[in-house]
Amino acid sequence: MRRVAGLLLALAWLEAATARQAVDHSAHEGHDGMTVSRAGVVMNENTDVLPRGCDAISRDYEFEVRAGSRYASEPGKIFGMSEYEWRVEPCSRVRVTLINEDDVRHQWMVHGLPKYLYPAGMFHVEAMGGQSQAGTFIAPAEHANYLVHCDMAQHMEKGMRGQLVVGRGAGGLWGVTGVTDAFYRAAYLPKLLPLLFALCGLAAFSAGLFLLRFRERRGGS
Ligand SMILES: [Cu+2]
Repeated sequence: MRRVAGLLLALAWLEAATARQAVDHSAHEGHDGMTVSRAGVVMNENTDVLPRGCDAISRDYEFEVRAGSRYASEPGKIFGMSEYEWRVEPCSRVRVTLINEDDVRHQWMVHGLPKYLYPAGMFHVEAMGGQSQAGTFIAPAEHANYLVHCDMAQHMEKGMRGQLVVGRGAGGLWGVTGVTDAFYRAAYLPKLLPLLFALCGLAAFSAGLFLLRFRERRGGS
């Protein structure tokens, strides 16, 4: 009898512990910069710490981004977002609400942010299927382009690739859906390559013409 009572007590304790863990997990603000809720996940949220070079929050932005297969806009794409480019001022505070209209998870993830403030240089909002999730970060002081994508397997390749342009931006990104060329342009190739080809062609033609006239003149004398 005593053994059964002990077993029951142990089971009750185990159940209580599991329930406590489940409650903790339903809205968990972690020291590792991750907030988990039933609707989704926010990583490296930052509402008040200024990046280096910022004296104050310059401006507040609120973006609503819808994600889902109905936004796939180009041939060969499966997923999409309602926008692919977001322009903000340096040192501005940006709140992104990701509204997921699909059944699968989607993310709005920025890369290349300063690592002293955002671990791995990353900020992300993830919304479970049919849910919406909001998160906030503060843009750096530098003028730059940052890759924004969904990190679920193949979602970026299949359309979920955008860019955050801070200030004037710098270093254009390729393959931003509906914004930039869909192929990689090697950085070592000069930007004015077509012009260079045209000039070389013109120079070759002129040299040929000159040689022809030179030969004609020699033949005539
Ligand atoms: Cu996705």
